[in-house]
Amino acid sequence: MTSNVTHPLEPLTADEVKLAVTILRDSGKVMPTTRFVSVHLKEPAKEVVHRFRPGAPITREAFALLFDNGKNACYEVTLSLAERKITSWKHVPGVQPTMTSDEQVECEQAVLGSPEFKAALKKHYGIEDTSLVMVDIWSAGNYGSEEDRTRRLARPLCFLRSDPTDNGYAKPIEGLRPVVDLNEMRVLRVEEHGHWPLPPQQCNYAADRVERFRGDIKPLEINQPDGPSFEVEGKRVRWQKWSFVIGFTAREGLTINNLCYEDGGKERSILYRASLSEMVVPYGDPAPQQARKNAFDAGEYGLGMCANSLELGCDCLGLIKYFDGDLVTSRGEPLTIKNAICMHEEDYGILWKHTDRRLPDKPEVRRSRRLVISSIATVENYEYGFFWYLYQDGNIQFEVKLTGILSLGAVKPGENPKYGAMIAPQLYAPNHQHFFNVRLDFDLDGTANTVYQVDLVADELGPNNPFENAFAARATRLESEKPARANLSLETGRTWMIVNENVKNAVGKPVGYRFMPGDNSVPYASKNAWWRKRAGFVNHHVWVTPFAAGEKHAGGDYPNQSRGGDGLIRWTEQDRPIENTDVVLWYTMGHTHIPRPEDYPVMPAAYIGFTLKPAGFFAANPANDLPPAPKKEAKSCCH
Ligand SMILES: [Cu+2]
Repeated sequence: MTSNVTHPLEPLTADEVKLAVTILRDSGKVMPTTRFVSVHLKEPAKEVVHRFRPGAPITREAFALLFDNGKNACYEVTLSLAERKITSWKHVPGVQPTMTSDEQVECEQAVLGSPEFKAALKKHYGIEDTSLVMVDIWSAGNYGSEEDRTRRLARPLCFLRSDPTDNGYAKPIEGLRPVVDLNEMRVLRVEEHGHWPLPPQQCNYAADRVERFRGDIKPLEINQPDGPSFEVEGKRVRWQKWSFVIGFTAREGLTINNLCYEDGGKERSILYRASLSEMVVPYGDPAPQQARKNAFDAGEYGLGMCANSLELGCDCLGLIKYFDGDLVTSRGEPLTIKNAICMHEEDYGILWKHTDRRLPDKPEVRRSRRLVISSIATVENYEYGFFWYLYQDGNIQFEVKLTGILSLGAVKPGENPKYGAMIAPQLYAPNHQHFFNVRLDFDLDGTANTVYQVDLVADELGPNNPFENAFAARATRLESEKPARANLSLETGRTWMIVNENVKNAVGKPVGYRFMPGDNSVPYASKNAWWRKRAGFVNHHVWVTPFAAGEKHAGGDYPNQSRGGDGLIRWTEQDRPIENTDVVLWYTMGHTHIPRPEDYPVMPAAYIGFTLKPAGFFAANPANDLPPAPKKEAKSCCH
């Protein structure tokens, strides 16, 4: 089979996924009990991608993650699609890969069909009809027990709808926690933590259930009469001076590859690969029915697997280009998430402006346009929107939009929860945090890059600082992994510079990009909390490692039920050199969520992210060549 992709980093097409499954099945090594956790592109070596020129033949390889429920065994398999053969088959003992979407559905059915669960429901709530009960899978974690080590587990949360389209999260079945063996797909036991009456009120957000809409919104239309300013070939995109390749995996969801900016006729590389590497959402309530809630949304649930099809649920304005996500069901059937990725242009206000006082009739102003590439994952109750923004001045921004439904719990009448906030009568939302780790594989004008930590420091008082006003940036060259681990510092306005010391800019300095963090948090759980052992990447905000193809996930390859200690905390113990080499910067950002009644029944989006700004990468403002917007007769509404 010859691939019809146009770039070696394009994700596997639906046909390629199918071929990989066929090769695996034909090998005779796939059992009826085997699940296909994921099948995705085995990325070629960087040198191969660097050497690639458009039109040259592309050799495609695939990576498959398999899990045999019968043997509780995980396999990593690589395949040559051109030669139609398996090139390596490795058993990885003692690990649990990501739970598949199929397991979410099957787990719900297993709980609803369980006599023990039915009996507990009847005993506590007098419910006999389970048709309105919702069962969200929730990962089981690892708390050191034999069972956590030896079984594939889930520890679902259950809720009750009042009718088939009701928001069931309003009525948590607080005291009952089924524990499910996902290999046997059966309820091992139902843990009973006590009895909490169901909160009394319904609360809905669906359009057909909201009683009255506000009536004062006039239409706002975005018109692009000549079409969008981007060009697309396969998954390759060119937008003004930017170019990149869109990637998509079951675990990470959207990735941005080979991101370049054309400068003076030259294609200059900035990022080789940018991805959301892992997430964790720890809850801060020690109550036994709440304490084990912590979701690694990438490694345990799969952000690509949980990606929305934006065919129906997209609210972007203007001309939109969609990209499908080609995945596989756990039984090896092709699974195409139609319109998993959305791309469009947005007007973003003023990019720059100046009016020369002496030339008052010649104000110069340019509007900012940004390219938005986004994907949204629904992980049971919560939504995460992942948005990459490219700007005309060379800025790159990443933003996560957190929305969806809070994870809620029931309280008894009159109870006032210490570790959360009351949201509605007898309904509360526990305090929690959302940590995101983003992996940024820089290739600034080549692979040999160096990272500096930059702190702003006031000069000491004395004869050299007679006006007591002096301050300067102090740049610390990061030589190896251990000293590169760092947290943000408000006192020193800490940023990071990624530079290529081998390429000098117009003023003789190394070309560079500045990493500008945004909002952030530190974890409040102890370092000994089980979830934190598994999420070592929350120990620091910034980490720098030398590029290693196998290091993609900040919490390690298998965070699900792991005993911890893997990923960034383990790799960086090697203290490998990171100077003038291929470097990866990892950024952990935390959003601390003290819930509000206004987050209910559905939560207005909260935002967290960071920006990369060229800092000496270009000789001057690269957006100086923007043409003024065509003059239009000003429309004024307020006479
Ligand atoms: Cu939250």
